[in-house]
Amino acid sequence: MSDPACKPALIVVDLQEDFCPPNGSLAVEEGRDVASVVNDLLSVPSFVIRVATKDWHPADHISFASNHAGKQPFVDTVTVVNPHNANETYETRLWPVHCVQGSPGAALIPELHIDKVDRIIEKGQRKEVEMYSAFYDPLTQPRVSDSGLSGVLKEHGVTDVYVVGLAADYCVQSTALDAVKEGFKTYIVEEGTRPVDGKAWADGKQDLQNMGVRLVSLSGPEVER
Ligand code: VGL
Ligand code: ZN
Repeated sequence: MSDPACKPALIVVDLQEDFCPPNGSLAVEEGRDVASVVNDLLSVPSFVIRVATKDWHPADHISFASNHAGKQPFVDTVTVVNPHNANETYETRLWPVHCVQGSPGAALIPELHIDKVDRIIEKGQRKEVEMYSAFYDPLTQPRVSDSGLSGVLKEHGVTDVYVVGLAADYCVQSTALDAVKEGFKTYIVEEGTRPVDGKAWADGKQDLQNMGVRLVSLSGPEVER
């Protein structure tokens, strides 16, 4: 970060009650524990912008298993269809009800130093589609939902994006992959995130790095796993 041309941004993904023990409906193991690392990063003066995202679903969101008769959270999937184009579809995992707009579970955890955050992005608001990424949903023909984050980062001249938060294997990963796609040099800080599924996260790290995401650790340089 000592290169004067480097303009890094920090994106803190979904550090919300529903993703944290003890009471979150979709609690990620040790999820709350990332707050101290995230807060340390929020204090790093080099960041030109610090963004926090909230998963922010309507009660009838497609990703809630309870909105599909006979479907089980964590186990079953459902087909998402582009509301503008029935030919574009994808399968998505179903979850317990979580981060319903305005509910206590959707609140950012109180440990997070929100006063250091410049902008909050609410994502997953369209009931018809899943949106793990802070940038946009996976549908492209045409795009259904775009948060405008890429434009915000580009307005600030951002070159590098550091991603932390929850969950590593879903929203953090999707955000990082879209940051690569948008042309940013992209990092995930490992101590600042935790996965839903530890084995899948460990197994997927090499693929993620092959796709251009740099997995970094606070204790050293890039880690090769
Ligand atoms: C997330 C599952 C469902 C996340 C959001 O923030 O990683 N995971 N919705
Ligand atoms: Zn969600």
